[in-house]
Formats: sequence, C-alpha cells, structure tokens
Amino acid sequence: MKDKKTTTEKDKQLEQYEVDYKDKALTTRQGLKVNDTNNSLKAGVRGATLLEDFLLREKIHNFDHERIPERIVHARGSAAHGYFELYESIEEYSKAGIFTDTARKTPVFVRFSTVAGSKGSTDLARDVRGFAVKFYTEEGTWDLVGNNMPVFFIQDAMKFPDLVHSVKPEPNNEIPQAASAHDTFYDFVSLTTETLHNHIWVMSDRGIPRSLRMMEGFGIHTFRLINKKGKAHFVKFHWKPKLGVHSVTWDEAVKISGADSDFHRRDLWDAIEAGQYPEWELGLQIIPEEDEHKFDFDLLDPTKLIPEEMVPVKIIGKMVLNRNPENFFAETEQVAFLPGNIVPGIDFTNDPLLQGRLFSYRDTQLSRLGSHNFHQIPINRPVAAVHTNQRDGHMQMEIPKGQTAYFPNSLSGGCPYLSTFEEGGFESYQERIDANKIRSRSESFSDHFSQPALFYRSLAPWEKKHVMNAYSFELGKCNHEHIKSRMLWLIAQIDDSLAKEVADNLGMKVPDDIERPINQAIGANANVEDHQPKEKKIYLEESPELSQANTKFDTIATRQIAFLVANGFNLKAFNTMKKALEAENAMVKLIAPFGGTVVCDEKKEHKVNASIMTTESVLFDAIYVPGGKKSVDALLSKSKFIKFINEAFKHCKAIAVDDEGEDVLDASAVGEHKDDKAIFINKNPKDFIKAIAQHRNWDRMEIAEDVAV
Ligand code: HDE
Repeated sequence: MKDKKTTTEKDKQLEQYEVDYKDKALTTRQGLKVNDTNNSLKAGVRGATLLEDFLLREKIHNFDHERIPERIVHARGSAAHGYFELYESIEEYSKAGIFTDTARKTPVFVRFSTVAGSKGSTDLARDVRGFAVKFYTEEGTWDLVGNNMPVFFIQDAMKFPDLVHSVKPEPNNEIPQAASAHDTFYDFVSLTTETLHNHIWVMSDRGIPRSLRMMEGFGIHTFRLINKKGKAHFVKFHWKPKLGVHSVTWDEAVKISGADSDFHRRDLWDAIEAGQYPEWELGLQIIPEEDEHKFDFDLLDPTKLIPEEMVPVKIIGKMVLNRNPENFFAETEQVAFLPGNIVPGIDFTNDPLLQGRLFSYRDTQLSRLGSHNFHQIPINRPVAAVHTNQRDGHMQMEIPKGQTAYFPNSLSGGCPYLSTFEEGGFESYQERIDANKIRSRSESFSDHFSQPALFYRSLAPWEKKHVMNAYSFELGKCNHEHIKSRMLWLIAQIDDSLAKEVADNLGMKVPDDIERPINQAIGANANVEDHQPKEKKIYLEESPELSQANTKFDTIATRQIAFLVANGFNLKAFNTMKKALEAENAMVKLIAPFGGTVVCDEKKEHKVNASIMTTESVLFDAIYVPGGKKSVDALLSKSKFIKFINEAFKHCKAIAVDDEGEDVLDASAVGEHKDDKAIFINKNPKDFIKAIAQHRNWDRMEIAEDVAV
C-alpha cells in the first residue's frame, strides 16, 4: 500500500523500475509473446524434448539461478520503506543535511533480522535482532547498521568469524537451526569473557521481542559527529519505539515458532497495510571529545553502553515506516547495507569492531550479489547523483558517456571534479595518532563484568526470573559438563544467587573458580596480566532505562485481541467491547469453532477471522468472551477453547468476559484466580484496555508457571 502523501524521492526513483503485470501478455525475457508455457517442444506428443526449445531452456535456466547466497549472518529479515524527519537542527554538533534541515523528509529503507538462523528460520528464535537503516540523503547514502541491543558480543573484528562459527549450527551435523542453545556456542562464550554483557541481554526478554515494532535500536559503536567548523563530538545512536519495548515469554516463543514462524514478518507487514505505521524516535548521546577518558569504561569498547543516567539521550527526530516492499527479493533480499556508507557530518571512531565492519560489508555483497555494481540495484541506488570513474565490471546498468574514466584529466575538463570540505566534499576527521603498530587489545577493554551486573541489577524481579530461566534452558541443552561449569562461574560474576539458581536447575554446583583461559580469549601476544577480566565495579547502582518495566505502557494500538464466539453470542456486549478496543486502534479478531460466519443473538452474520482449529492463543495479546448461553456452551464443548484461555492466563495476558462468558473462565485455570488484576468479569472495557496496555500482569507469574497446557 502506498501513502501518496508521504511519497519520497526514493519512492519516485523506485517507481521507475517497478513493472506492473496487470492486463499484460506473457512474454519471454526478450519481449516475445508466448502462446504455451505448459508444454515443452517434442518430437511427437510422446517423443523426446527438442534442444530447439528456447522457451523451455529460458524458463528452466532462469529457475536454476533464482537463489543467491543468503547472508552469512542476519539471513532472516523483513523490511519496510519510510522516512526520517528532524525535529530540530543540531548544527552545533553535525553539519549533515539530515541533522540540520528540518524541512527534509529523508527516505529510509529499514531491514530487521535475526542473526543466527537461515533465511527460512523462525522469527521467534532467542537472538539479537538486526536493525539496519538506510537513509537516502541528498548528500549520499548513510547506513546506520545497528541491533536491538546496545552492546555487542566481542570487542575486535578479528573474533567475529569465531563467534559466528560457534553460534551457527554445528559443522558436523548442521544442528541446531536458529538457536544458541548448544555446546559450541557456550564453549566459545565461556572462554571469551567479553561476551558476557551482550549474552545477558540475549538471555533477557530483549532476545524474544513481541514485535519488530516494539524494539529499541542502537548503533552500538561510538561514532563521531562533525560540525561545519570541523569540530567533533562522540555520539551513540538510539532508536526509541513509540509503542514501547515489549517481549513475549519463552513458552510463547517456542509455540509461536510452530503456530506462525513468520509472526514478526506478518506483524510488520499487517500493521503497515492497516495504516498503523510503526514509528521510532532517534536519540543521541553526545559526548564532548574532552570527556573521552572520563568514564569507567572505554568509549571505543563495543561491549559497553553509556547508561542514560550518565549521558541523557537527546531526541532529535522520528522515523516512520509507511510502505511495504513491492517485491521481497528485489528489495529486502538485495538491499546491501554498508557501515562504511557515511555522509559529511558523521565519521567513525577507532572502535576495533567498527573498523573491521568497514571492510566486511562491502566484501560480502560481492559473493551475495555477484557484482561490485550492486549499488546500481534499485533499492541500493542513492538518491544523490553518482558520477564516478569506478565503472566497468559485471552488470553495469548505466552508459557513462565520454572519453575519460580517470582523474586528473584534461580531456573531460577535469570532470567529474573534486569538492572541497565547504562544498560538501567528504574529509576524514583528522584524529591525531602517535602509536606503535601492535597486535593487542587495550587494557581499558578488560572490565567484562561490571556492565552485565549493572544490567542484571537494573531489571525488575520478573525480568530477572526470565533471565534465570533462559540461562537454565540454554545450558540445559549443552552436553559438556566442563562448559556448563565454566558458564556457571561466569554467571556468578554477574550475581551469585542467579548462578546458584541456574546451577540448581542444572543439578550442578557453581565452581569457586575456574582456570581462566585468558590467553585463549585474548591471544598469546597480549600481556596476560593486563587482560585478566577485572573485578567488577559498581559505578552506578542501577540504570532504570535498561529495564522493560520502565518502558511505555500508554497504548494498545495494533494489539491483537481474540474474541471467542459461536452462534448466539450476545451482540450488545460484543459491540460495546469491540467499539472501545477499535477506538484505541486495537485489532479485533473473531475466533469461532468453525470458519465462515457466526450468527449473533440478534441473528446477524459476522465474519470469522479464524476457526479455532487454525489458530493459537499465543498469537494474541488478550482475549474477550462475550455472553450468550448458546455461544458459551458451544465454546465449552471444544477443549481447545479452554486451552486457549489457559495459555493466555499462563502468559499473564488480560482476559475479559461478560455474563455467561464467566462459565468459560470457570472451566479453565482462571476459575480459581478470578480476583487477578488482569481478569475482568462484567467490567468496563476501559479497565480491560488499561490492562492490555500494561502488556502483561507479571504479578501472576508464580501461579501462571504451574498452569499445565
Ligand atoms: Fe554485521 N554483518 N558484522 N554487525 N550486521 C552483516 O553483511 C560483520 C556487527 C548487522 O539487514 C553481513 O550484508 C562483522 C555489529 C546487521 O542486510 C556481514 C562484524 C552489528 C546486519 C557482517 C559485525 C552488526 C549485519 C552479512 C564484526 C550491530 C544485517 C550480510 C566486526 C552494530 C544487515 C551483510 C541487513 C550483516 C559482518 C558486527 C549488525 C558478514 C565482520 C557490531 C543489522 O558483512
């Protein structure tokens, strides 16, 4: 669906490449009209196929080459178009047009992804989510290729292949798919203590988002902003979702993977089709260069975040995603993000992870897309004009005119010509460097424990419980005792009682110490003493911003509400509830014992969205059961409706019923807990709405865990 009001320069550019097949004759790739695409050319109807059959050859040839290599990481992704708008100029920090011109609507293309799984793997894997934004700015394309967590597993690009090889399916049997819960990953993690911080984020609810629209995004690395005088500031980029940050429980994640493994992809697509455009605000943490060394951690270390309580996030603009791609392959699959794509006003730092990424992404596109001319694929084309002397090679799509393709030249009047800094020419920030060439790691990167502990301390009790369950699940899937034991010791560096609880679940003891495998983790050249993980420090007791308990709870927009109905349901109560929910932009779905239509007590027909046979409780945020004896009796006669309620209760969701609807609660696990604060019997829809906006009633967690479904 296109929103014409918000059509951007990029939309207009892409439209030139769109091909509409409506009312068109089928042709070959040469434009020849085709009269039979079902039968090959044969010597007699029962004879051999003829080599002459160019129609068959073209069709099969194309088919044979329809797949390109999937991304080595972030293979599973979903994307959308939109725009970015600036609230106020920040010219004192950056000269980038996107950060100074409030009149602009900069087109964006955003791709979200999981990291470890293959292209067809489940959306609900416990994993980091990619959050890659391509800004098509007037001064060139800027890619902010981030994640939904503010830190990364490792500190140096050199370790990336090791990390990825460890988390990917094991090389002998290609098991498990899209899962970190296996020996090789924990072997690596437990030997590489710097991973501990990102790892606890993955173990937290952040690893299983409710929706791609309900995740934060982070640039992770410290970047630089450069103003027009050439003065630099350090910066960290944050995306804050308007819908708040919310997650599902692990039990739901596992079940959603079976019920709808495209859950996140569908959710993003449907929200945009429904005109419920997801929005994020862009926030900056800006640090003067003079303050580079004032923190208890190194700004260049990508395993560290800057607590928002220490450097507040300044909100400067918003991003809206308002258009689904026209074609998955052409756009979502072929989009190529490069952290090296920057524009004047933004620059890199020496973060050793970022530095490695500057090489990797351009390189990987070659094997994925097959030609270094990938920037000419429509989705990758800048909206800024391109005039380059880098031209020849596979799949050149343009016809560059003239006699020269070099600089300097006099034959083309010196064109394309160079631009000065003032004219918008990119100049790298002139950082002063005076150092020895050395293959090592800065000692200031050696604190691996303070921040995972800060994160854990900042979580609400229910979040801590989820972390404990996640560690127990993941390590429970490992087979090697020595790996689990090393992990328990590491977890104890975060919190003793957390490690003890996990150990109890594993039937193990937390070891007092382990042989610290430092020279494996850091490298034999490093000074081992310098690189011992340091004792954890407490430089901040808690950082409330890290907890999802402090996110937004002010909307139920796009929440999926299941109405359980059968013939004879009470229309009056149904309508009151439906109207109230839809007024808040929630999505009401009718679930009945069968497909087609149901008839209410006023003999009107209502379209059923899904029969109970084809859907599951885990796909909804809340449940409502209207009264009407006949309807409720029909629901009670199918045990799956009771399972539906039990699961919603187990997952701490809000449930509302009217009149006879209460009988359904009585037949379920809710029967004994009708005083629960998110259970509503004949109550005003407003109360139900408030509870849905709260996302879950975590106070119920202890009871809910024992509900068998
Ligand atoms: Fe990536 N990463 N990465 N990564 N990454 C890729 O590039 C790599 C890192 C991220 O939707 C690949 O085009 C190295 C951090 C996202 O298309 C590859 C290192 C962060 C995406 C690659 C990192 C990311 C990728 C695979 C360590 C968050 C998906 C396909 C030095 C700040 C982009 C591709 C999309 C994709 C390499 C670390 C985020 C192989 C070597 C840190 C969101 O080039």
